[in-house]
Amino acid sequence: MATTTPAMVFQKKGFSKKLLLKLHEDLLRPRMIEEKMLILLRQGRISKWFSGIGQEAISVGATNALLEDEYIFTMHRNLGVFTSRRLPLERMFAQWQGKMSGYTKGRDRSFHFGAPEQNIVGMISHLGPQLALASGVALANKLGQEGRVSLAFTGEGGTSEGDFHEALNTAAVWQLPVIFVIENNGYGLSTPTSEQYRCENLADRALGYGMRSVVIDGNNILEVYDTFNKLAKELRKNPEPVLVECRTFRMRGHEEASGTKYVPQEYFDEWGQRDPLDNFEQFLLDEKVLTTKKIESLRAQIKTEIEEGLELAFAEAPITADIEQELQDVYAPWTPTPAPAGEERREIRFVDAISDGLRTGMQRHDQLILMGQDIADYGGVFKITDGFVAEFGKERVRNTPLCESAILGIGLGLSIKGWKAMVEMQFADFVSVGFNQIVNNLAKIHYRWGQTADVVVRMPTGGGVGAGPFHSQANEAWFFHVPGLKMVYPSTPEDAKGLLLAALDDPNPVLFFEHKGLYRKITAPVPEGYYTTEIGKANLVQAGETLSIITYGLGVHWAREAAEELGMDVDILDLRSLLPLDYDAIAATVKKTNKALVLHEATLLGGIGAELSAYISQHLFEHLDAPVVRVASLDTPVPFAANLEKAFLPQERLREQMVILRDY
Ligand SMILES: Cc1ncc(C[n+]2csc(CCOP(=O)(O)OP(=O)(O)O)c2C)c(N)n1
Repeated sequence: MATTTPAMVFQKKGFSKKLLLKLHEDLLRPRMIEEKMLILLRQGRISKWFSGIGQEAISVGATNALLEDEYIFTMHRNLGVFTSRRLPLERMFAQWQGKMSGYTKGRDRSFHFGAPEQNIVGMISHLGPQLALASGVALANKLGQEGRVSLAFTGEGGTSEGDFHEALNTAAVWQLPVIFVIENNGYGLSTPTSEQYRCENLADRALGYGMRSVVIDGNNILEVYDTFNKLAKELRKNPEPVLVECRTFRMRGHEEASGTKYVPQEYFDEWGQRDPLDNFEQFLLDEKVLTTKKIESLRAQIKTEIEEGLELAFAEAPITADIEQELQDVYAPWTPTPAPAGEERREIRFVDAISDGLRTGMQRHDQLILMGQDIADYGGVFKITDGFVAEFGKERVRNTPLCESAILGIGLGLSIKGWKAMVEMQFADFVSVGFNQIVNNLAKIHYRWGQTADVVVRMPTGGGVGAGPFHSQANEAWFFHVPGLKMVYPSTPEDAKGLLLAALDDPNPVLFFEHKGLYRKITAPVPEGYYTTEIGKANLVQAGETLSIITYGLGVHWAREAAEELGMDVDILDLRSLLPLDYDAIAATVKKTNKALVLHEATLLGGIGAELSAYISQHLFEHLDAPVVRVASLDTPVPFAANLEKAFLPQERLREQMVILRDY
């Protein structure tokens, strides 16, 4: 339970009359909108409502203290941010009704939207991931020397998430100008603060991150405004993060349907006395800044605004689904200009080709930032960024704390500000701790409200190196099922460089799988300078008649070896891209050989092979002379001992299945 403070005292402190009146109007507008929403909810005219009644002073005070071009990252009780920045009411109402003129074309609900024109970025349901995005915008502000802060809200419940820790820690280590605001409103759904955290003040956690913090009365609009105004001014000059804990109370249920039975009545009585709007209004009346008549006319004006906005929103027809449009908006539009390779080539290893691609990408994109563990002076565990600091500097080649989720979120934050990011997973296995940012934030943000996620995630992947269950996984199938991502998986040095450069150009989130087993094993002539390998285009690496092996990554090399060993004349199709898939190339090879074998290193069940097999069976059935065969790793974790790993990997089974399919 948040502790209460004595009766509210306003310090007039030379606030201009204009500002006092603006703060009052900005407090009144969200209150009146909410009161209307509660009526509409009872009438069954809207479906859900998360109330911020009683907490408005935090949103309103903080927003007014910021400059209009400073980004604010909102949660579900921050209507006051949106109204203070004067979003058109009819668009917000249309958003809540799932109408076309809302902020997400009916694709997301409530406050889950961004308003790019007003520099507001709304939450995703998972709460915590939002915080790192603010750190990302703050990083862009710092690198661009913009003298601007960003601000992110969280509830006290959200502070228990790992994302809170990661975002604050990284912001502190990198001294980013971001204000993290905790709205401590006593309950997270039905969970009181005593069951949420053990410390006295959440703000005290800042000490552990090496940050400044402050606890304030979140119901006192002047205290809120004054605090944020002062902090924002300081941070614009001297970048650093701060944590502000605002004490307040949630005066209604978590959302309207969930009730408040679990909250003792005395809390409502006590905090009801401390209402931010009533108290401030009384203060302004006492100070003769405002009159009851002025309040009445302001109320009438806002009432008309609300009614007019609602009328427009209700009059708008319900959305009709245009499936083509729905599919099209999953990705940011992107038509790359073809960039063929030049004549000049150099014989290099797979690992050097990646390094070369990354270096060329850095030279090409001034605003490309590399982030990853140990990638700076140390050069990365695989030495791919060796020497990069000397060439591009530490600002652009950034060592990160062990915070995968925050770093991916920071990548998205950079993208919001028009920068590009490459995030290196030290091993692809570790992406599991950044999974949420990839599948829920990066992947969905363009479809939801048109924001690009210009982030490439490099994934040193795969087994055969005796590294056991947590340094060997081929985990592409985890992401294959997620609309909004692109996935590439080169098998040759030339494609590794070309696909990496294409991925860095592309404004969409691209997962770049690079097989560790190929790093130092294969060498090939790689074109010098900038060129791209088109994403979404497979490559027939070997032509034959007996059957088609459709594969990618290390599978391409296994297929070549097996075909040679068996003396079998096969088509080998290297997919190169897994998202999007090159269905034309798949169809062409199947139509030619009439027998398809899908091969991958990842485990069998629910793998990419299952999808390819289903596709071929359904769409190319009449061209098949045999069932589609899948060859993959065993459905076990990747084992450590060499003999176990050999049995796990599909190389031996590949030979057997090729013979069976040939003789079918
Ligand atoms: C990762 C995750 N777990 C659970 C939920 C369900 N949930 C939504 S809001 C909420 C409580 C949040 O409390 P707090 O952060 O204090 O914000 P408040 O609602 O009090 O403003 C919960 C448990 C969720 N949205 N995301």
